[in-house]
Order: sequence, then structure tokens, then C-alpha cells
Amino acid sequence: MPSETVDFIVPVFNESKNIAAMVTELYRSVPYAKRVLIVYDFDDDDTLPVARSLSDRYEGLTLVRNTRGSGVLAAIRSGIDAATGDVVIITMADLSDDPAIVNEMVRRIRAGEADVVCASRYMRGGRQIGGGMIKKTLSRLAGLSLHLAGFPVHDATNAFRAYRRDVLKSFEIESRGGFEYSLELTAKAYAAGYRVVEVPTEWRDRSRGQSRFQLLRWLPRYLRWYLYALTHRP
Ligand SMILES: Nc1nc2c(ncn2[C@@H]2O[C@H](COP(=O)(O)OP(=O)(O)OP(=O)(O)O)[C@@H](O)[C@H]2O)c(=O)[nH]1
Ligand SMILES: [Mg+2]
Repeated sequence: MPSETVDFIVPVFNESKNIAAMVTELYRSVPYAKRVLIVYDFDDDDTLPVARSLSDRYEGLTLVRNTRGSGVLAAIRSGIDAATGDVVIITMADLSDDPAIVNEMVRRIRAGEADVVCASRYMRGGRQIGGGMIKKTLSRLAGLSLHLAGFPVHDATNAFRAYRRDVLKSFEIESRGGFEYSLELTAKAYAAGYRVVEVPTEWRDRSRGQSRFQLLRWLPRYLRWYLYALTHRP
């Protein structure tokens, strides 16, 4: 039996300007027993000294070294390896994700209403503030077209999601690029008959630090899972 703990997986790449505010906000918003796994790639990452200084104050704040190779997806996979809680939430360090919805995400999983809960920018009540025009438009188009075709959520690409741990660990992640893994996992979970639901969220583009999203490089990989989601049903 997994313990009744929420494990957050937070990949970081030089987030010294954001990490303190992110951790403070998360602990303020979420009362559940939790671990916050900060997953970093290299020892000189500037997030580390700040995160270490916070760890006395915040129980469960844990630094995890990415051992699966470099890059954000390898970091997330290292976080999944380390996760032991009954609920696992993947969220970013750049203050883009609003932790106010976390309690509702956890509640729905623990109540047995959902296996995957997607933070949804494109459903009623959701919002997206800032961010690149092309990426934003493609992401919205992908989400809304999949939803029209019967996919259970309006936002297929946001990485901010809560998973029942057993479900998360049951799928092999075939993605090798970046955040397209999120579409892959959700499409596979839905096709396998798991309950995928959404909660409205407000996403805000980072105001500090730098994005490492590689739109052109990752686009073909998104396409693969977009087509998978379009054609696989429970
Ligand atoms: N460990 C690790 N984390 C990364 C890497 N690249 C990005 N991250 C982290 O992943 C999260 C999201 O990264 P961003 O580059 O902002 O990507 P994004 O939020 O999808 O894209 P934008 O919408 O452009 O901001 C942040 O917490 C980053 O610090 C990486 O190579 N390794
Ligand atoms: Mg970002």
C-alpha cells in the first residue's frame, strides 16, 4: 500500500529566482502530508543552494538528482522513480502553475472519482495569461479538437497533473523529447479505461528565469501522441 502522502515532482533548471516563492506558495496552499521532490540535473544548478536553505523550514522538501540523463523529461522520470505517495503531482518551478487547485485534485483521486486529474486552461473557468502566441495557439487547438473528438479533457498538453501513483507507474513512457510525455500518459491512461478528469486552472507565463521549451523540436513528437489520442478509445 502506498502511503497517504502527496508527492510533488518539480523539475528544475536554474530556478534560483523562482524556487523560494514556489515552495512557499505550495506549502501555504496544500495542507496534506507531502514531499516536494526537486529534481535537478547537475550539481552547479543555481536552484540548489536556495532549495537547501529552505529544507529546514519545509518538511518533506527533498532534492533528487536526475539519474536518467539530462533534460526535463529525464528529470521527471527520475522523480517518478522516487515517488512513493498515493498521489503524485507534476508541477513546475517557474510559478506558472497555480497550487490553489491542488487540494481539489487530491480530493478527487482519494474519493475514487479520478485516476488522472488535469489542470485545464481551456475549459470554462480556466485561463492562460501570457506565453508565446504560436505555442499557445497550437496547444489550445490540439486540446479543443481532441475534446471535440471525444477526449475527456479540454487541455491535453498541460503538464500540471495529478496521478494515482499506481496508474502513473504502470505505463512505460516512450516519449524522449520533453513535455509531450504528458499527452502520451493521459492518452494511454484514457485508452486503458482509467478516469481522466479536469479542473479549471489559471496558467501564467513565467516572469523570471528562462523557458527551455523547444517548440519546433518537440512538435513532431506531440503529433505522434495527438494522433494516438485521436484514435485510441477505452
Ligand atoms: N531538471 C531539469 N528541469 C528542467 C529542464 N528544462 C526545464 N526544466 C524545468 O521544467 C519546468 C518548466 O520549464 P520551462 O522551460 O519553463 O518550460 P515550460 O513551462 O513548459 O515552457 P514555457 O511555457 O515556455 O515556460 C521548470 O521548472 C524548469 O526549471 C532540464 O533540462 N532539466
Ligand atoms: Mg515555463
